[in-house]
Amino acid sequence: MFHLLTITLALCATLSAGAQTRNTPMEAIAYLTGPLQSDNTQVKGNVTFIQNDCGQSVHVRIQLENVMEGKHGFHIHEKGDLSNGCTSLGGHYNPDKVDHGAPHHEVRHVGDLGNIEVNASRTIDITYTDSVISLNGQRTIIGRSVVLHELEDDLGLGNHTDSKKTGNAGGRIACGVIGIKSDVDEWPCRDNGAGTLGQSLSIVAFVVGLLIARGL
Ligand SMILES: [Cu+2]
Ligand SMILES: [Zn+2]
Repeated sequence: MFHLLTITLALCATLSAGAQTRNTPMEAIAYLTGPLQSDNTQVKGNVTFIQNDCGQSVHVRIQLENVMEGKHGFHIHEKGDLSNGCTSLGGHYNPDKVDHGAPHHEVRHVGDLGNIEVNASRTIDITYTDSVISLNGQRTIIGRSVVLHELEDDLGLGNHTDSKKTGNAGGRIACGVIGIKSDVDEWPCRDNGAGTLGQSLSIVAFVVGLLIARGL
């Protein structure tokens, strides 16, 4: 019985320690700029990503200025290579090799974040949440990029041949590489679920302990 108590206490300690390491949200940022537009202005601003815990949704805050009024495709692209401006950032981030879609579609690229709609003020400051992108694990978007397009993303529903690939959203009017913003030395669960593995092992240890205690 004493063994059982010891093991239970150890289990509680392990679980609470696991929870404590995740108090600091993971935060990333992309500073966006683009080529000069027809009116001599440049789109610029920040896109900030906040994820409060491993495996949770990501809050995306988009703050931009000088964007032409209307809807614009908005995606995570696969590369972080700005050596040739926005054009060297590759295609939509699509590790599953599936068709392009809308953020709420079951079939979509990981990078498909739909459209943003900008009014006559030509500035935007919106926040929304996406449950497919992640700041940690093997599919982290850190080191990849954000691209804002000239045209509306048809969300894979158009007749154009590019509809199922890119949403036919036209040229790239602004882009930036996603980097770390959090002031933390180590991000939890960067190795995808190490915390969960630790918890699973604790539970296994607990069950084994229980069986041994019963046998004694
Ligand atoms: Cu794009
Ligand atoms: Zn896409």
